[in-house]
Amino acid sequence: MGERVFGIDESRIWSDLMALAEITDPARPYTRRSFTPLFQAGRDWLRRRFAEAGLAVRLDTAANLFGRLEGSEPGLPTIMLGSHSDSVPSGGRFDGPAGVIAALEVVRALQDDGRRLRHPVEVVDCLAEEPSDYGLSCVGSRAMAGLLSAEMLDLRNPAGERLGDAIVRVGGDPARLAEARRSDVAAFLELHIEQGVVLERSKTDIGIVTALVGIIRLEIVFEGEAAHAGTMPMAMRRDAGVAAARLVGFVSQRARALAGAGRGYVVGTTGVIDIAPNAINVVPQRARIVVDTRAEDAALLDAFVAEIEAESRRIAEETATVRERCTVLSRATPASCDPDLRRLLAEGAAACGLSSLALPSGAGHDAAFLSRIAPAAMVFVPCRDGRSHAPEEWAEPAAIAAGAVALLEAVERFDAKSPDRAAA
Ligand code: HGY
Ligand code: MN
Ligand code: MN
Repeated sequence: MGERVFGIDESRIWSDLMALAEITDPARPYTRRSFTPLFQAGRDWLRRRFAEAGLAVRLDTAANLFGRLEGSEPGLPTIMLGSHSDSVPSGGRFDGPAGVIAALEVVRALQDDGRRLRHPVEVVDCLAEEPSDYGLSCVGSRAMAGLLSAEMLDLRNPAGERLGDAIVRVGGDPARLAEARRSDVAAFLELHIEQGVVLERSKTDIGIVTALVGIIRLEIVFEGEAAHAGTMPMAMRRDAGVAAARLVGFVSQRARALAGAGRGYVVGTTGVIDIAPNAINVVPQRARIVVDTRAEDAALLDAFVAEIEAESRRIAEETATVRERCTVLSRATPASCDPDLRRLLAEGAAACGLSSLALPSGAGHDAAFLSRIAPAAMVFVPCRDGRSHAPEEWAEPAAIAAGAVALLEAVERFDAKSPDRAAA
C-alpha cells in the first residue's frame, strides 16, 4: 500500500487509473467508446476492482454499474459517488475514470480503517456519459433521473442499431427501465478533472462546482446539388458545403457576442462536419453538421438555438440549398449544485488544509441529471493547461488524491450530520 493521506492511498488511485487507461484502442489512445467491446473490457476490470474492495456489484436495467457497501443503519438512503468510464474518441485518461476511481478509493479508505458509515454508499460508473454514437450523452444518469425516453431508445447509430438494443447488449433491460429510476439517493458527489485552467492558474487544490451549464446539441443537414467543380458556373451552384461553412461561422461569432453580453457563460462549437461526396473536384451535394451550444442561463440558451435555427433557414435560401433537417439531438437544462453539499466540501477541504474555490462547470456531467433526483455536488481537480478530450489530458496523482480526500471528508461529514432516519 502506498503513502496514505487522510486515509486516501495516492499510489493505489494512480495504478488503477493507469491500468484502466491501458484498456483503449491502441490506434487512437485514449479511446474507450461506450457500448464497444473495449468499454465492456473496462467494465469487467471495474467489476473486479469493486468486488476486491468488498462491494456488492450490480448492473441496473439502464446498464449503470454499481458497487454497494451497506451502512450501519439499515433503511437509510444511499450516498452515491462516481462518474463515467467511457471516453470521447482520442480522449484522455482522466475524464470520467478519475471520478470513478476516486469514489472507489473513498470506499477503500473507509474499509481499510474499518469505518462503517450510517448510510449505504454506492460507487457508480454511469453508462455513456459522453455523446454516444447514438447521438445521446448521459444515457445512464438520464435513466436514473427517469429522463431516458422511449424516443431516445429509438435513436440509432450509423450502423442502424437502436440505443435500446445497445443497452441490452451491454447488460441492461430497457423493458424494465423504470427500475433504474432512483428515489433513494441522499446525496450524489462526483469528482472530475476541471477540463479548464482556473484551478491550475490560481494554484488552488480543488474546485467546488456552483452550477453546470445547460447543453443543447443540434444536427443540421443541408442538401444542395453535386456538380463539376470546374465547369458549373459559380452563380448556378447549390453548394451544401458553403451553407454549412457559413452556419459554422455564425455559431462561433454569435457565441462570442453573447458571451460578452454579461448574461453568464455561453459557448458554441461545431464539432462534427460531414460533407458528401467529399471529393476534391465535386461541389458538395450534402453537408451535415452537429452544433454543441451551452449556457448557464436556460432562456439565453434557447434563444441562441432559435437564432441558429433561423440562420440555417436564411443560409439555405441564400445558397439555393435545402435545409433538409434541423434536429435537437439532446438537451440538458442548467443544473445547480446543492448548497449544503458545497458547504461540506468547503469545510472538509479546509479541515484537511486544502485550498478551494467555487466555479461553474462549462462541461456537462452526470451530476447534472443526478441533481434532478438528489442533492448533487462536484469536486474539480486541476488538469494540465486545462486540456481534456485529447490524449495530452493530464492530472497529477497528488491532485487527484487531494480531490479524493475532499470527497471522503464531505461524505463523512454528510453521513454524520444528515438527519436521515431509517425509513419508518
Ligand atoms: O461534453 C461534455 O461537456 C462532457 O465532457 N461530456
Ligand atoms: Mn468528457
Ligand atoms: Mn466527463
